[in-house]
Amino acid sequence: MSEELVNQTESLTLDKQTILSSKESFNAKHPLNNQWTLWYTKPQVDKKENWHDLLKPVITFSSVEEFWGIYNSIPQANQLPLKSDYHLFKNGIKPEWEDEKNAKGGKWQYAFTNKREVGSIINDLWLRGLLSVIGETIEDEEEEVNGIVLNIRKQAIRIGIWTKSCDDEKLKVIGERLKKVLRLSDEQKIEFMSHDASTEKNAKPQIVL
Ligand code: MGP
Repeated sequence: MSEELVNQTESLTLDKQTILSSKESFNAKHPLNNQWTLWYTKPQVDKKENWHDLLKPVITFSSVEEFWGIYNSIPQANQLPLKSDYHLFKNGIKPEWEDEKNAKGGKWQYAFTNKREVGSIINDLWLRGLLSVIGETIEDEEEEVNGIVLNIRKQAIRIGIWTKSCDDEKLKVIGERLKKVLRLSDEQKIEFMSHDASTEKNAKPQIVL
């Protein structure tokens, strides 16, 4: 992603000019291209709780103002407990392999394994990820990205972008942009794996960037 695209993503803030200068539409909301739903997976405390019991939708929004209102009132990435997840998905798509919009796709993922190092930057990186998804700068006009996921684990904090398909060409563009959004160096590799493959043991990523 070019620096320009990064700036576009970062400028997805409230348009204060509307409030200050418009007599009529000072309360205008700035719509996003899509409606988005934030989901949360709470950590399992009892082995009887399965994946579906632990995953719940939190809130749906469709404007920049609503996004910031929600973002500012939920725990930051570095405040989440171990084994929890945030998922932000286009409204109507469940953050599960089984959802028909995810079933033929997969995810680009990076695992930040140095927890001490990532602790101080994860909030910023997760916010950049969220903005790139809702602002749709993570892709061109492909509608390939279904959502973004944050996993808090003992070994690593992971950020993943879930896609609709496993189309090599489209994926590479998204992968390259994700590396920029997460401020990764050339040596820090992200991996793409289809959901089909990820349910197999010792599966290898299909693409590494
Ligand atoms: P995970 O949280 O994606 O991986 O999946 P992690 O953190 O490496 O897990 P762990 O095995 O190291 O703890 C953890 C488990 O959650 C999976 O093995 C599945 O049982 C369940 N799970 C995760 N996802 C994304 C799904 C899903 O989309 N559908 C269903 N049915 N179960 C899922």
